[in-house]
Amino acid sequence: MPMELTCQQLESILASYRQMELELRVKLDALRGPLEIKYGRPVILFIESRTKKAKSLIEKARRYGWPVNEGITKNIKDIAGLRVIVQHLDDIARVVDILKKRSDMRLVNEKDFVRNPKASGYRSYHLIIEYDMYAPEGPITRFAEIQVRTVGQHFWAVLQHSMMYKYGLEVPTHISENLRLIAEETNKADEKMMVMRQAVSRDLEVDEIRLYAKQLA
Ligand code: 0O2
Repeated sequence: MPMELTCQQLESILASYRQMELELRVKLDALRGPLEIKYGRPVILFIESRTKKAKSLIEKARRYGWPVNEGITKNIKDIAGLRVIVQHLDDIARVVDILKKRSDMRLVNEKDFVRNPKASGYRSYHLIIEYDMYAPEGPITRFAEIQVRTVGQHFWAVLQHSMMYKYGLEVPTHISENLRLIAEETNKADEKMMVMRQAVSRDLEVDEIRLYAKQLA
């Protein structure tokens, strides 16, 4: 069995993920301008990114019963994670399509938690990609997770995550059930906002937009 990584080896692995995080962040951020020109409105609102800290990497490996050796980079594919926050539900597919077509990243796996939300109510589109880059030692390939979600889904995920953190694993049922219901309400609001945008962008008369709004209420 391969040897457990020393702290120094782990830090050097994490440094390569930080390099990838920065490169991907620039590439995703660079899409904002062209998309805004193409659709006449901001499609991508902002990008978030993080590379897991050594402590949380080790905790995740232990949770799954994986040894902290060189295999860790094959088992844990979200060591570097990026989030693309978009305006509307239909923008998710726009961004996902663009990412899947790129030749500088290869799709390894995708999870559609928008159509198939998690039991918690969580919605987002997850892509695991493989990315080639040049480390000081030479060319290397790494995995990264890219989450694409609406600003509404992001609002829910951020607040839910901070409440879950407070409760740890012992979340009272009434809290988790309420959070799931709020996720449903958030999704309805996302759908209404998308329909309103479609109505507005078709240059409807103000009366017609009012009618739309009334139908959705
Ligand atoms: P962080 O700090 O946000 O990155 P696993 O990676 O093993 O935990 P799995 O099934 O392999 O789970 O990966 P999955 O489900 O594709 O994605 C896990 C990530 O999705 C989490 O990463 C969160 O970012 C997000 N996520 C999944 N479910 C929920 C949820 O119920 N609420 C919120 N707020 N986020 C969720 P991390 O590493 O757990 O956290």
